[in-house]
Amino acid sequence: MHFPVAIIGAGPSGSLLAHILHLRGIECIVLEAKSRSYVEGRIRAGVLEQGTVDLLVRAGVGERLLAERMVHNGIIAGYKGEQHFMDFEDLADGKTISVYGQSEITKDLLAQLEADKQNVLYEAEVTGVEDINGEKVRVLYMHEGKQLELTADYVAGCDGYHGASRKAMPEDVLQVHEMIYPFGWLGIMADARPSKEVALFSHHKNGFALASMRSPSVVRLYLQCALDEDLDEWPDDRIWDELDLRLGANPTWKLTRGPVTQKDVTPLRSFFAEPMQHGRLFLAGDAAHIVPPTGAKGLNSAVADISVLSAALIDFYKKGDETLLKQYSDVALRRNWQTQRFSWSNTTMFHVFPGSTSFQLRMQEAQVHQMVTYRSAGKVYAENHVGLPIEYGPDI
Ligand code: RFL
Ligand code: PHB
Repeated sequence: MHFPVAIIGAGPSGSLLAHILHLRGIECIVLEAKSRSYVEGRIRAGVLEQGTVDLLVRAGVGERLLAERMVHNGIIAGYKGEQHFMDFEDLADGKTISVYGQSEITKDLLAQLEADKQNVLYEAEVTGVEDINGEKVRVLYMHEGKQLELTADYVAGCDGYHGASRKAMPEDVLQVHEMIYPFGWLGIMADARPSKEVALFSHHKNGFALASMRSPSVVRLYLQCALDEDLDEWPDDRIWDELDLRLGANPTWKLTRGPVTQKDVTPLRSFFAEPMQHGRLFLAGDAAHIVPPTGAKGLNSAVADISVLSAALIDFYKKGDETLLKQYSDVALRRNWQTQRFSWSNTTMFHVFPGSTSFQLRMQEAQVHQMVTYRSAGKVYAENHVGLPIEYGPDI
């Protein structure tokens, strides 16, 4: 079996790429290690940049998103027990962010791939990608207990951090940059009304806290915690009390509580593998870069990569022009390093590092103060939060 493009992974990046290629009549196959229901059920991101929404709408998979999303015109930054609204519409030229679960985007995309009868093989785990510098790339995979193989002109590695594609990059080509933070996030999902109209990010001496949401009746809340935090030590009431404390509850405002439906601990890391292309293999999304969730950038960066990669593949297959394919890595790296910078700076501004001194805490407070007080600082933050421009996108 030979395909123009083989896509590894049916997460948001892989399924969006497959759909955009289909819109321009370019055949591809998607190999996904897990079942469809597993991929659709993965609860992760919830905040979409304007550019992400725009691309999904342009690709014709934004109908439910536009109907069900919650548009946020800013965020609230909390510090020293105070809460300050940052107006993104004003600071970032009318741009906003949207709340719509990653699981919903995945459902919309996978349903579209099915309706279009696209080649998607679930429970097909890629075990190797070979000959990336040859005429045809060989993709080895396991399906229904059998070791199988297909070939492709190009392979898009959209298989996340733990996938097989990055491992196929030659060791002497790939450079890896990493920072592991000495803390994690204890996250809960609860059936409760959001207590603020937009997300509240709070600095507190006990650690960072974030109040976000998924819908008018579902909230997503996070507490900075230890990497080895024992969830058994965190009964629901203790979590709510600590959230109230860190988020700045006062006699007139506190969180609306409700049944907790999920509890998890996520480690925080920054990771970057460059270049994002070698030979006929292109990496996109979490396969190439991981950001700490403080900037809500992971899914959005994956979509931005696909914007640039799909444009390049379309140019090649429709015009025979390889220029954009050759510059994919450089273009994607430029934006992704800025996104890494924002996610890192947001993380270091809001989280308390083990052994932090009172001086360091005061410096963090001064940083948040500067961001909410000085228009120039607020603008830089807001422009990054709503999403930096994507250099180009597919002609669809
Ligand atoms: P994914 O979603 O990991 O999908 C990769 C797919 O590849 C499959 N796979 C393989 N398939 C075949 N063969 C193999 N060998 C394979 N190995 C893996 C996997 O089964 C999977 O289906 O990567 P993708 O598409 O690049 O998408 C990236 C996003 O999922 C990720 O960046 C975000 O979820 C990060 N993230 C957030 N991003 C945002 O933009 N906004 C947010 O608000 C946000 N919040 C978050 C987040 C991530 C979180 N966690 C759990 C890490 C909040 C959290 C808590
Ligand atoms: C979320 O709603 O899950 C969320 C919101 C903002 C972030 C990270 C996660 O920065």
